[in-house]
Amino acid sequence: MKVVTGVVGNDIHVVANRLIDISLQARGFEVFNLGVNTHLEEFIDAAVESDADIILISSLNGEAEGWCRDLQFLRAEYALKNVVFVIGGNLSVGEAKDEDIVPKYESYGFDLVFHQVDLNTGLDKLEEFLGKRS
Ligand code: B12
Repeated sequence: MKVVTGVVGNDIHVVANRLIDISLQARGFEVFNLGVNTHLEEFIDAAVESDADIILISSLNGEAEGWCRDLQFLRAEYALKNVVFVIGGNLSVGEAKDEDIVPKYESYGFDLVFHQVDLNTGLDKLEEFLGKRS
């Protein structure tokens, strides 16, 4: 399966991005890593071009809250209904509770939301989700 990944917005925290790339490859995914400082539209373009199955976005400085609001419109416009949208990292600027953050990102159009969740736990849940879909 093909995954487009990267860090959204003007976020330069790169360490998690490298780990995500390595971990996804170790689990057998084909990875298209857009790196840090990536705009939402670039994820969409890359997914269309590579015919990706999954878009996995990171946010570490919390900017995603602002950058991902238009996801549902882009998702509809580009007919990406079958692409699984995943986001994780620090999903707010400052402190926020899971029960506030998760529904907010789901309303943006994400299928799976991992606020301050360990990477391997999140990837296990992604594989579980993919297993149930097929
Ligand atoms: C190193 C660091 C920096 C370095 C980055 C160097 C680089 N090129 O990467 C520098 C000094 C440049 C930096 C800058 C800034 N930083 Co900084 N930084 C950190 C720090 C200390 C470590 C980040 C790191 O690499 N961790 C190691 C990796 C492996 O862990 P991780 O990033 O947490 O990722 C894990 C999980 O989040 C998860 N994960 C991540 N993505 C995803 C996705 C999915 C799907 C899943 C399941 C899991 C997942 O998996 C990873 C592995 O377990 C953290 C504090 C901390 N202790 O975490 C702050 C931190 C991330 N930074 C922060 C901030 C605010 C900034 C600045 C805005 C500071 C400033 N005022 O200038 C700038 C931002 C600049 C920008 N444009 O983005 C805040 C963000 C707070 C928030 N979200 O509310 C933090 C949390 C510090 C804090 N407690 O305030 N930073």
